Amino acid sequence: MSLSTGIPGLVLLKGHLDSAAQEDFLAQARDIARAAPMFTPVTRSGRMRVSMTSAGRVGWVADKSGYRYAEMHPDGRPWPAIPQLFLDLWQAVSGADRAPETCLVNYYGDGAKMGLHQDRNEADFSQPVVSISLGDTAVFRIGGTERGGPTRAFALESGDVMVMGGAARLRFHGIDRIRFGSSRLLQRGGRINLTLRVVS
Ligand code: MD3
Ligand code: FE
Repeated sequence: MSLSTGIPGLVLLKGHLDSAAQEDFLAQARDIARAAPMFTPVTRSGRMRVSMTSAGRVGWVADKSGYRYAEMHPDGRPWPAIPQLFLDLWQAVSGADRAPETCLVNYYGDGAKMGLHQDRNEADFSQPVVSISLGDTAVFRIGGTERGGPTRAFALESGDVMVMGGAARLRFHGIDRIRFGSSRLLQRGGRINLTLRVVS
């Protein structure tokens, strides 16, 4: 089901993945985390509440010197490949003419949140970002392209897929909170978000 969010360029594919597909995506995310262990970056503002890892040619890393894409995991090894299942989803929903170069895997445990931010570390803002939600429901918040403007919030549930393109690509967005225990996909609770992006 494709829902218009009222925000140009932001498409919410509500319930795009059925429970069997969610299990398949989860198994692939676990394989990524086995090859490239999850970590919680320590930035200038402290240790992040969200743990993360990546697949692809590059992965997202953060430390006290800032945020960037890097060719190696902090352990010095290259990132695993993006699973074909994820590439197929990108092909089906993104409308992009390029393949994604990275998949960020974010894990939100009880109490984790992500402050409002813009995604500006990619070279080509005409390329969309595709996000896949697995596990507990998140309260997602999105504003405008300037900090401090009006914002709206809506729920992202397990199996929802969101495509952020065009005018939506540079909007501020974040995760207010997780409704911990709202899904049974992850046995120990929490939420996994997968974001696929073109970086260069
Ligand atoms: C809207 N992650 O990793 S995904 C991020 O649920 C990030 O983990 C959140 O924001 C999460 O950078 C939200 C949805 C998302 C991703 C990128 C966007 C929404 C976006 C870029 C522009 C506008
Ligand atoms: Fe983001």
